[in-house]
Amino acid sequence: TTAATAQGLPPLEQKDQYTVGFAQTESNNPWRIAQTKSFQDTAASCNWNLVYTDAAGSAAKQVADVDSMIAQGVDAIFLPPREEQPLLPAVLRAKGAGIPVFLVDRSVDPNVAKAGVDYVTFMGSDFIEQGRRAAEWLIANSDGTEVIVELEGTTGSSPANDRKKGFDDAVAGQSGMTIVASQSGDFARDKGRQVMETLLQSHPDVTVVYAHNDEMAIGAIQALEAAGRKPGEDVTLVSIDGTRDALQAIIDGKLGVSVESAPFFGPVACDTMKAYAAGEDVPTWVKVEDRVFTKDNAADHIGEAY
Ligand code: GZL
Repeated sequence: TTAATAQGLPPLEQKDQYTVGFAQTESNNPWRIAQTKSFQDTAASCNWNLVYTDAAGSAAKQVADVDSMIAQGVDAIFLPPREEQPLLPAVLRAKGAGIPVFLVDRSVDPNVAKAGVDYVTFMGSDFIEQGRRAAEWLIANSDGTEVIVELEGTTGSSPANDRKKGFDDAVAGQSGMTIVASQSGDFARDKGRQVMETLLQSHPDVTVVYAHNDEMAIGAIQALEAAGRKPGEDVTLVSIDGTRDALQAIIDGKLGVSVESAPFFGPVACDTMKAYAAGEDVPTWVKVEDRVFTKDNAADHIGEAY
């Protein structure tokens, strides 16, 4: 289906320079920093007057940031909702103020707000598919018996919800594989390390760590090595994002796989906004395609990684 002003979406008039808001969730890891840089680089090439805010990990502050952009009367807002629920009212307030919202990389509760009706579109990866692909690699590289610990992303965020669903559903079909613990490390390296230290105490028999992002996987590697374990030998790690440090960990034999989750949203944001302003059909999901990085191709891609 396509987004159209006919369905009550705020229009975007054609003009040379747009004032565009980008309300970032936080800058707690390389992925978020790469996403921000992509928007800032695109502001120049897309002729945006970019209004940038950083919610420092607080959904409440991200709501306030969106409200300030509404009050400022920006032409459009690009928003990665930190968590699916708390950002909903702000998205609807922007619509009510006649400001089109484009969701990037994360989404709001699909049961409450609809792409093409409450916001223009969702631009991002298929997180369920990412979780499933991580599980597929594990199943293909396992003897079938695994004790799995899961490090979840930010609680209430769409990537954490969906990466959990994709992986857990795929593993549920494997009788020898058991997820014995699943806890949030908030997509952050040091939190991931701390959570892994704790889970190692209660599950010393762990054989697999599934991390919803590379930063937590790297934190888990630190915790495992501090406990005398050998990541990549006596514990298999599977992860998502495709950061430089993750590709290096794959090359070093410590991380098995990283399913890509590309952070470079600037160009697709520019193109999508221009298409919408021109009255073209904009899909309600602008899907980002992701690759899978393993020891077979990590060295080929580390040069372009962030
Ligand atoms: C995914 C994005 C996630 C990354 C994490 O689109 O929302 O947030 O996977 C980041 O690294 O913190």
